[in-house]
Amino acid sequence: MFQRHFHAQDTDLIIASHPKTGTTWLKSLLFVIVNRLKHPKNESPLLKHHPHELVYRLENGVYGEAFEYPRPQHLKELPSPRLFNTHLPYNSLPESILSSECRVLYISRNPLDTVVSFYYFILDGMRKILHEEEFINTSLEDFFEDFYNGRNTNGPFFEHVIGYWKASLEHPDKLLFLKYEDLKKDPVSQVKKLAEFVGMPFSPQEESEGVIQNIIQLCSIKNLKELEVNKSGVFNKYFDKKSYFRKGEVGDGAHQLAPNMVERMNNLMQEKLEGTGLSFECISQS
Ligand code: PAP
Repeated sequence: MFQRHFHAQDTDLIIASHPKTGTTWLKSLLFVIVNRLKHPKNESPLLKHHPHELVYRLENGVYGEAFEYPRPQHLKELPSPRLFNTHLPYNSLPESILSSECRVLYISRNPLDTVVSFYYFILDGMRKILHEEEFINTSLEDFFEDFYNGRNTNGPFFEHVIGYWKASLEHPDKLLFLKYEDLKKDPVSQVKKLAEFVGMPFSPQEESEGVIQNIIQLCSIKNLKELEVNKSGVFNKYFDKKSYFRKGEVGDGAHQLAPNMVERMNNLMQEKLEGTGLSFECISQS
């Protein structure tokens, strides 16, 4: 339905990502950056709504069955710029996203942290969707093997990342490629880059007033995790709000996985990314 019926508008901003690579964080940042002139700092809708209630997931949300608003027929009435996200691989995007002038922001993350984050989300978050008796308690080892072999929702991890990476090189004005690790390391320059990409750069006055630092603080996992709205309840009928905020660290994957798993994944990463110009730091346990 999403592929066939979605009509992108030139002003749309679409976050694309493989699951568990920083979507929720980027949703928070993008929403606050784009709407910063509409709301005083202490009245940001992010204080009252989960980030996934502010930037709508297209394929499972808007075009899914459980989502209440917006339904596909409401898309035209949303204020511009409309903010959405998708986990579809680049080559599966609806044609109108590619042919319109809308912009795509892709967030990537190293595979070790991604697979571990995904595993815990499935374990904690999905248990509530499925009835307890249907829930198959997959081990981290089994989940890792599937992920490593490309058996994964939304397709194999590396192909997902590389698809968007190559598109960002070919169309840098259309597609911004971000890394979770860069956002952690240097949030100020990444947030500035994001604002420039969406055509809303920070003015010198905003910079001197600390607007960027306030946005970073507002969207930090520490802050979002403590908000009442994110501590309990579900959105889209099933999705446990708090399961979107776990540790939010770089390097957790390497500590949770056995050394041989870390080594295999790092080797696979080198093989897959060779010649692409893209790299993630190889994080080992030592
Ligand atoms: P999604 O694809 O289902 O939307 P996504 O938000 O991409 O999930 O990934 C969740 C991860 O981002 C979690 O990582 P972890 O399991 O390694 O902890 C979550 O903790 C992390 N995360 C969520 N919000 C933030 C944030 N504001 N800053 C940093 N990391 C965050």
